[in-house]
Amino acid sequence: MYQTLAWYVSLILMIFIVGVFLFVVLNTARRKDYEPIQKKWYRFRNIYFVALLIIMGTVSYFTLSDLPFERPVYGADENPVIVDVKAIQFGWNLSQTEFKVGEPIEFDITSEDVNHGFGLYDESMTLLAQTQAMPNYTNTVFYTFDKPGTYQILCMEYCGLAHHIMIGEITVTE
Ligand SMILES: [Cu+2]
Repeated sequence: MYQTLAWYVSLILMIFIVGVFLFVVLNTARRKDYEPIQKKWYRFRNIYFVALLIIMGTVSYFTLSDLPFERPVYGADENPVIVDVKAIQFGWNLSQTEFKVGEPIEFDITSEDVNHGFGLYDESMTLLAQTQAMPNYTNTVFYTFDKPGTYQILCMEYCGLAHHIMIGEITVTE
């Protein structure tokens, strides 16, 4: 479905580009005074710049003020389960792999060798959370499972010949 949509969008854009090209070719013979055109479009450029500044400034203010997005706010006596995750060619070492539904978890992720990608997937292969697993550095991901089941950790960064078998498993129960 996306393939068909992409094809139609590309086709429309191609026709648009051809249209612009033909317009330019057909109008090159006509001579016009340069100064009024320049004035008009310089004014347009100024308005465009100010409008962009206001729009982007507003959007940035409201979206960036919540950073970092994944850091949840826990209640006073609610502490996350801390899980140490070590990526290594070609597997995952987790200090704990069995969790309960609703239990807040903090994954502290690092790598023993090269860069890997920590990708947490549910049973329908939907990506739930992800970050880089880097040597000599710890990245933190917070996640709370809301359904029991078997979850997978897949490597999301090509890290060598057996990258595709780099799969970890997590079990979540009620
Ligand atoms: Cu890897």
